[in-house]
Amino acid sequence: MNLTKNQFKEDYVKRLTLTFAQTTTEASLEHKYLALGKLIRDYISESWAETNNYYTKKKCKQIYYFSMEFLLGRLLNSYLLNLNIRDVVKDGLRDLGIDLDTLLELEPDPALGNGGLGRLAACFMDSLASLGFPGHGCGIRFKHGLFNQKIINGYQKELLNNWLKEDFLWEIKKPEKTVTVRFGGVVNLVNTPNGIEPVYSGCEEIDAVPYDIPILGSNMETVNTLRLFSAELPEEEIDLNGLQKGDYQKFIDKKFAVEAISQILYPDDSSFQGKLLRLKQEYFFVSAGLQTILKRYKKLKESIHKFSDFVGIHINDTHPAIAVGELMRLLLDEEGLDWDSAWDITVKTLAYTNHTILAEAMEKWPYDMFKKTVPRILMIIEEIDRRFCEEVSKKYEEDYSKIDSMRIIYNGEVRMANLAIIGSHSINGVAKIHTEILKNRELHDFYLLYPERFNNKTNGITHRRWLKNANPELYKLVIEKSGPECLNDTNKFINFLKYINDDNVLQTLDKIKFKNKEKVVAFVKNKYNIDINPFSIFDVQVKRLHGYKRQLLNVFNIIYLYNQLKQNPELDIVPRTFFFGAKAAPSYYLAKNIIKLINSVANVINNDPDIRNKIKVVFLENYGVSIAELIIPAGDVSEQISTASKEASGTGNMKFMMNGAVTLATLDGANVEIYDEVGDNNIVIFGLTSQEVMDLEKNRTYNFRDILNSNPDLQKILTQLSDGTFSENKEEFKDILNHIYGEGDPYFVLKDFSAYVEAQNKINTLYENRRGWLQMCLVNIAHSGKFSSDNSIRKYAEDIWHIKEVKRGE
Ligand code: 26M
Repeated sequence: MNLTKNQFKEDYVKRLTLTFAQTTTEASLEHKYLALGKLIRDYISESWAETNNYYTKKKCKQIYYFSMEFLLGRLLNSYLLNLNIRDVVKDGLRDLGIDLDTLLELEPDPALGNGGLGRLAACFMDSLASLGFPGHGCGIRFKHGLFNQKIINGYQKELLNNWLKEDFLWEIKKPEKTVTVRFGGVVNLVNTPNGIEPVYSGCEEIDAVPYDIPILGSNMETVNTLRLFSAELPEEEIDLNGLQKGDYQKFIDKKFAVEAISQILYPDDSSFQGKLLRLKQEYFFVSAGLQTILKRYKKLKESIHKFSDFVGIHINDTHPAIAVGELMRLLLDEEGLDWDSAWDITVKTLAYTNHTILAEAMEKWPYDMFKKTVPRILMIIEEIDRRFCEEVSKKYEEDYSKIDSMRIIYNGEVRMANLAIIGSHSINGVAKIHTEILKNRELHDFYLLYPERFNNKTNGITHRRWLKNANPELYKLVIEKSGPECLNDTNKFINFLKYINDDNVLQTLDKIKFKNKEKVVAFVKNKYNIDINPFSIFDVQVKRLHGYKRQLLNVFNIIYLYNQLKQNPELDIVPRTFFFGAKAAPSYYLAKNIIKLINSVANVINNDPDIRNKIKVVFLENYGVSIAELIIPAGDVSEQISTASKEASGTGNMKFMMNGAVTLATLDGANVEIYDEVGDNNIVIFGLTSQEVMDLEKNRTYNFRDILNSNPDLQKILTQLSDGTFSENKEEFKDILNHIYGEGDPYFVLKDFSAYVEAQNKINTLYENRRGWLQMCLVNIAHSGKFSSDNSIRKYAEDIWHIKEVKRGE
């Protein structure tokens, strides 16, 4: 937008005075922040209304991205950047004696997601709007997001996240758009003059109240909508008059039970637990979202048979897969369509992304729970299942194993991935290797049945948040050197390669990284009173804590280094700081035990005078989007060391690459594609390949003892986990020891250990050649444009959604 500094100052002072009846000198920091937020909100509002009217007027096909999670991060700075008024605002505020960066820190970081899946949804929202695609989000307005993590004596403690404590500036409640979601009860199919109709009795009706958040594109015209639903008791039931004594308690219980649905995000992203409340959450937002979409569709006055020409619905993992049943219900029961027409529309409308092959993460609902909670949906799914089995048996005759592997209801469970696949016209994995594994192994039978439905869409990240916002100086350099064509097409970052031998540019890269590292040094000193050396290699592993992500492998190498330095304190090594940031699911004992180990090792190493500050270990508490924005621009080494075949894609790998870090990785997920881009000389690869891992798993031939017996370094490390080296309590690390000795090292930590140590040595050698290292950083940055979510979204738009960019005014 066009805004002069003086206009901004005038608007701002007026906003502050009108809202808080104070002048800029009297106002508190909080009020200064709120006034700025409210003003920016005003700036956005007009385009928001215009975008919606335009979509409706032009009857554009619109996409709805259904996701249980949207991990947005703070929004104010993104809005300023996308409005292209950040500099004006910063200067204007400075004139008024106010520091913009201080105000930005006051914004709560809404943590409505666990990790990669939720953050991907947020990057996709940003790219959709920035490219001008009509695409919106639909999810749950959790009152409490992912827990806040505190580390106390080395242990993770979970604190309730309360991001709504202060009003959230960016949401607008739309009570008039409330829809009703029905649960439970009994459904009977009754013959009526209009055909067979379901008659419900004894169900529970819940209000889904929408809250809208504007998703502002960087194209300065598109403002899409993220609609999050909150569960409330319907108004009629809140009439307290006339309640008898006992009724009052019942009322309170009921209100509590209803509101529970949108109370809290489940803090687990790797294991399915089959909790009733989770099923309710899933049906709640899916039903609310679909009803809303149908209502909007009616306003277009188009035939219901053309629904999929105007609407696309994307299901982000299986969490919203119940949409298959709910859309069928709406088309059959509410719209009165016949089965075949409804099914045709449903499949054409829905598309599904798979984010994991971990068996323990697959959603399978107990049949009885499903039936009690959403009886009509179960009826419909049973009919889908029956017809599917019929279709398959025609094709494969009596091959029951095929039918068993693919049908939806099996063994007393409702398998949500199978439902999603059968009910969608497109099924995609999130990196090339992941999609290949789906096609050739995990979903092979489905692939044979529906080969045309399967496709790959490699994940991406928005460079607007992860470069422009998080590392503005580097962004400026890339744009200045690679040309303005980069602004709209990150693939042009590749022009940056021209400077591979330009010492000025290499020096500037070095300086920018150093400044970013100094910020982290100050943060760590201030928060943990740990001194770290900004000249040391910043080696960073930040992601959820999980066995397969192998933070344990990283720690084992640190212990190994420590042992070496203890034996030989004169040893000349490149100083290193190892950073970890990771939340563990509260019930995941192994993961919590690894957090304790990292902190215990940190405590010993950081305080051992023999080590002479050559290595330091820092655990960054409460890792989330805001901490990521601080640490990723400062990273030298990006740790992407999952057991090959287990990490569907990873997206942190892309963020580090874009910020000029060198990746240390297994050939897993999108690491493979990063490797293909930058080539062997600009990445350090080690360890088992995914084929090797899958073979070992299949043959069951891996025996960790074979490795252990021949590796005294590893023997020593494992001994140290129970001999008091890192904890007085010799039982302290029993979950980790059991993971190795009891479960047999399922993620091949020991197997990959020596290859990892060697790879780490290679990093040292590479880092010591300063110029060579900076050249590697430059190559990584230049190739990172390929991994912009703009590219991913363009492909979704073309191959799956069949939508075009919308230019208003055309
Ligand atoms: C399921 C049931 C009950 C409670 C929670 C869940 C659940 C929540 C989140 C399961 C999985 C969840 O997220 C999985 C996830 O984040 N997967 C990651 O997705 C990224 C984006 O595609 C990939 O980059 C990562 O490799 C993949 O692990």
